[in-house]
Amino acid sequence: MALGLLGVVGLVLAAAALWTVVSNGPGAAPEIRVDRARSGERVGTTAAVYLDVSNEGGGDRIVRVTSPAASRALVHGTDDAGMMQTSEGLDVPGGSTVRLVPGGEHVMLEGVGSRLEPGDVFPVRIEFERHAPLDVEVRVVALEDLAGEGTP
Ligand SMILES: [Cu+2]
Repeated sequence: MALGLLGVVGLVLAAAALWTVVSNGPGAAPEIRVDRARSGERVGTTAAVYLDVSNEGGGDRIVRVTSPAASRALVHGTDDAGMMQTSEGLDVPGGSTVRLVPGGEHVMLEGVGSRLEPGDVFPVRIEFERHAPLDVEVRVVALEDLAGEGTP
């Protein structure tokens, strides 16, 4: 059976369309990247971490964050009244970038032992429901420089 050029082009397009569905669908493996990991200076014994989490694969979820710089790390949201709320985790849908920014979701570090001066770098491990854990370098930024970011 000869397909002819149009038939071959059609098959290639169909395969590409199927691949797009499969690579972003719920069954596809998550492909996660973390960028722009940054933290404010320590306030009391806490510090907030902000980052961009991009997922070009199937849907996933952040289930746990740990850091040797802190005794505990929690995912926090911010409600309409500006109060922080602890979340069970954070969804990272397929084909999306989730941005943790001042005034929105963030990772709250508690029991931070060292001062965290602007320019300091410390590691954070992010654990996902499906994706392998990612170790991320977090850069400390002066609080006044973070304040200008606001919610996009
Ligand atoms: Cu918080």
